[in-house]
Amino acid sequence: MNKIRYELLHVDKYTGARRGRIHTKRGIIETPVFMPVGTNATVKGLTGRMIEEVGSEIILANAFHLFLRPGLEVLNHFNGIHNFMNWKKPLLTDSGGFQVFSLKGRKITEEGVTFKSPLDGSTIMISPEKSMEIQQTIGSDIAMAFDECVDTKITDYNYFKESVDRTFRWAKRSYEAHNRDDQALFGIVQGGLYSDLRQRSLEQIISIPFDGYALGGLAVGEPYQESEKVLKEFANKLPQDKPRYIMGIGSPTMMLLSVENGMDMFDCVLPTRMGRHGTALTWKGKLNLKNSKMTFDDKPIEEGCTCYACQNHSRGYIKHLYKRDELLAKTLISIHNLHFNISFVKAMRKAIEEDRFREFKEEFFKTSTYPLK
Ligand code: PRF
Ligand code: ZN
Repeated sequence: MNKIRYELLHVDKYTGARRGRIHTKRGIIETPVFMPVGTNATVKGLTGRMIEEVGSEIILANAFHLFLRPGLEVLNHFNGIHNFMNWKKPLLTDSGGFQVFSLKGRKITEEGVTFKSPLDGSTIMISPEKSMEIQQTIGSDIAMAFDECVDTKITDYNYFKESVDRTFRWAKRSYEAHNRDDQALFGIVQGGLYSDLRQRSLEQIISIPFDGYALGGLAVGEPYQESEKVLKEFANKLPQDKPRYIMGIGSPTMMLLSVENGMDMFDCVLPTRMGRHGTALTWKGKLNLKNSKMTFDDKPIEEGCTCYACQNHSRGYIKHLYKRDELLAKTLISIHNLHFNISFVKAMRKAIEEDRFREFKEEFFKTSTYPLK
């Protein structure tokens, strides 16, 4: 029984924003927290030391990708992902649901999802039981239930309803199949943008005593106002005494919206993906480092930033590296962007502690070019 424990430290006086702490056997996670994505047991372009130095308290990996490669035999041989990649802090795995559903040709049945292996074309099935086996072999500190995140092209109410009920049955099977008592398991609420189906899914999922709860099926292309509606109505209906995770968000705008409504955890490829595409995230807004204006710019990406990239290199140098397609450009910008996202959640924590989350949010939009919606 060495799972996680959530400690609620403070709720902002004027919003639903929560300041908390997740205790795990691999260390404490202060919340709200941003989790860098390390799909293939690597945060792209960063060494473990770099991942730590940007301030990461927990990272995310994907059961689906790791199951395909390197596969369970290798993960077993190395005694789990922490040992394999030499990462000693907490790690969360996504169940594979979301990743499988974006494959073309995948088929959903009551048993699970079948798809053609992108490696050799053979037919593979991931079921709730299989997902638990994979995540338990990976040995993540937090595993996710196997859910269905409905394709954004589907708008049919009846399909969503069936999918919500199937996600409930899969959640129960995930819970039953899960037996690692040093690994926490979170449930995932679905229901798309239908208020009654969200409510239905929420009641179903919280009826199972998971160690934490996630909102899935958001940030899949819907307008801001739609995600806002779901968050406003449902975030605070998730249990008070467990961590609350919104999957796949990480822009400042969406983190502010999520935290304001009482969410604690997020993950997103945005900082690293943007880094690889030559765009930096700063407190003032996005900065395109490929721009010819950078050529003679001897300032760091962001003045006052304490990250390795800003402490050591100029925009002009990074622009040069990027234009020459040098690996280091992507590493440096990714370092800065992760440092930015993590500084951002740290600033939110402080604002919550001081009951000025709303002022923090207003000030941020006044002094930056990030979209309000
Ligand atoms: N389910 C799972 N993983 C996810 C999502 C989901 O709905 C999303 C949606 N934003 C991102 N990652 N299992
Ligand atoms: Zn920096």
